[in-house]
Amino acid sequence: MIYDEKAETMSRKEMRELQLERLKFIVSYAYDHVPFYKKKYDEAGVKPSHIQTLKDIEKLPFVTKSDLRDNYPYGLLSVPLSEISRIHASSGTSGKPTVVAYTAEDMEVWTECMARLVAAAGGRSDDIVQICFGYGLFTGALGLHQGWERIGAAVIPASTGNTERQIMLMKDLQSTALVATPSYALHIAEEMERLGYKPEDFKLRVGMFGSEASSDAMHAEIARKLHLLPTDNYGLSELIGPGVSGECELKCGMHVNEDHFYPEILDPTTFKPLGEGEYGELVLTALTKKSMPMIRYRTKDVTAIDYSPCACGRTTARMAKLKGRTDDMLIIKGVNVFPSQIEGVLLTFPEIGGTYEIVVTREDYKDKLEVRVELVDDAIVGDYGRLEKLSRDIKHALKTVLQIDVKLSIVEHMTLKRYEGKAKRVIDLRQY
Ligand code: DLL
Repeated sequence: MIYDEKAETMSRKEMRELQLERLKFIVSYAYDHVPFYKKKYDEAGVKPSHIQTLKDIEKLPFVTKSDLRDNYPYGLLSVPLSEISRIHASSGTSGKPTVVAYTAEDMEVWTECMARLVAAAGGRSDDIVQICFGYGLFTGALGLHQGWERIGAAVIPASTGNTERQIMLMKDLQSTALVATPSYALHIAEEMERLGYKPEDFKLRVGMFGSEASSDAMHAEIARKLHLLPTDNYGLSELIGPGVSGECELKCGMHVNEDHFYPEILDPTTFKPLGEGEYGELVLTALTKKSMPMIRYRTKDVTAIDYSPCACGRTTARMAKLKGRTDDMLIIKGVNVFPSQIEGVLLTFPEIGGTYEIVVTREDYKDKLEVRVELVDDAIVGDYGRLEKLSRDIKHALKTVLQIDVKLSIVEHMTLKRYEGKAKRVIDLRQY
């Protein structure tokens, strides 16, 4: 079902006209209402009147996460605090969080964007959705919650944690949809197996996953274990939270809510625009967000965009699954490695599960990459011949994709750490 026919199926020409009109508005609005933008644009010698075409966006300087930190907590607001209806924050790894705020109008846009993605993922008003994202300052839980509620589904705000209880609720309350990070979904599936359940014991049919990178292979694994159709969903707090883009049931890229978010793909070193289908850094502009305008925000996420219409009927641009973040990209012996490439290789081996760790060390000035993987069960634990062959085959497959030698450690099932939120896959022990 297409939730908003007008917004999701307009012609490219109509979309570009709408985007230009909104871009002109938001740039002048930000310039007039947020001293940060006025100063930034004055210093760059650019005025709102210089925006006459969509390409003119390239004249505007970028906004980065450090701009949000430097203006903590309310320095980027365009409205008085009395007009704010919601405040969220993203958990920084250190120091102060990044605070984001929404007016009532922004909340409405957010909810509508989410409702579109819920419908695209196959969500319906008769669904019972268990939301296993952490409720709190994180935008994931409430964002999805609002979208599912808007389409009329019954929402279970289960939050994260106590996986056995989650499974009991899922069974007893007959949840038909699951919202979680892909790593937590996989963990739920493993716990179900451990407790002796079969996928048929549950009524799950739709899965909306996101907030961290996951390969197609990981989705296939989750689909197989939970008997649901998994979709990938992307967003970030600075722009709105979840709701920027998400896959439809055909799973061929994440449809961007382009009437609200204008995407650019740039070369991360030269900042020159890249062509359709080329991978680069995603830079996003919130075309309608009033409380805290976000114009040309450098996401550091690496993806590519396809503008061709989708067979589902939507004409909105589709973002490829994220390769990772520019700051997650490991440079090992001069070779660029994204954790998602490693995940893609590992999951082609049925003996190996979706939980893994990547450890990078430096010895004698040389980078070393270790990949720790887990067996899916105990079937081959004592069979050294098979373990050795498996190890050789995985190393060979990793070398073919990454072009570097990898140390591989195969550990027993349920040895590596599990996560309820975003998983931490990379442990970088190099001293810089
Ligand atoms: O993770 C918003 C969200 C919640 C999206 C729930 C989807 C579902 P932040 O905590 O601000 O917001 O983290 C944003 O997470 O810049 C990406 O690096 C990463 N990320 C989000 N979605 C995906 C995805 C939420 N589908 C940061 N694939 C982003 C890969 C993702 N990475």
